[in-house]
Amino acid sequence: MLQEKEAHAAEMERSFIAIKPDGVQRGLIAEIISRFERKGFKLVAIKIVIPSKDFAQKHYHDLKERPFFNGLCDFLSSGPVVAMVWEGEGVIKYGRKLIGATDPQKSEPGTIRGDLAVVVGRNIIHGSDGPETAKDEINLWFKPEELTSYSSNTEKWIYGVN
Ligand code: IDP
Ligand code: MG
Repeated sequence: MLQEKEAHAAEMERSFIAIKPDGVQRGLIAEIISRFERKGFKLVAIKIVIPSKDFAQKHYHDLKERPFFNGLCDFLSSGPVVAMVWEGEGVIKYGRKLIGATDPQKSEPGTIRGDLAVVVGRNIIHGSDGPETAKDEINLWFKPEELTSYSSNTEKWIYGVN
């Protein structure tokens, strides 16, 4: 049993997920949170912020050579963003599946972008694309003391580990 518990703990990861200004303005906060929550992932940090343009440029630094970079950073800093950290086994990769492809025209129905967005420039949600970016993005958006750590009674039903 202890081994199972240790294996479960080792698999735990965290992803940075953000509802962009379009998702907030369109009233999709609860809908988006609900999809992650119902899946069985655990919300360990959340806040609402209006990022500065400089901060948006830091968040999207990997894309600074792309033609849409400036417009993207203007957009991210144009209004409130819901910044979150979700925890769970496989949350980084599976979170991206819940979100769907970058271009909502290519996102499958059933995904957040597939169901709720139409164009790539207004695709309502961000999710970390790998373990390294997840770490960097969590550190960029949150102070260590803003991250909680707790166990939930549902975990034994979600993971089958007591
Ligand atoms: P991701 O959000 O699915 O990880 P990235 O390639 O990291 O996609 O791009 C970051 C964001 O930049 C996208 O979510 C989208 O809002 C925007 N973006 C990506 N490609 C384009 C494009 O071709 N035109 C306009 N905006 C784009
Ligand atoms: Mg990305």
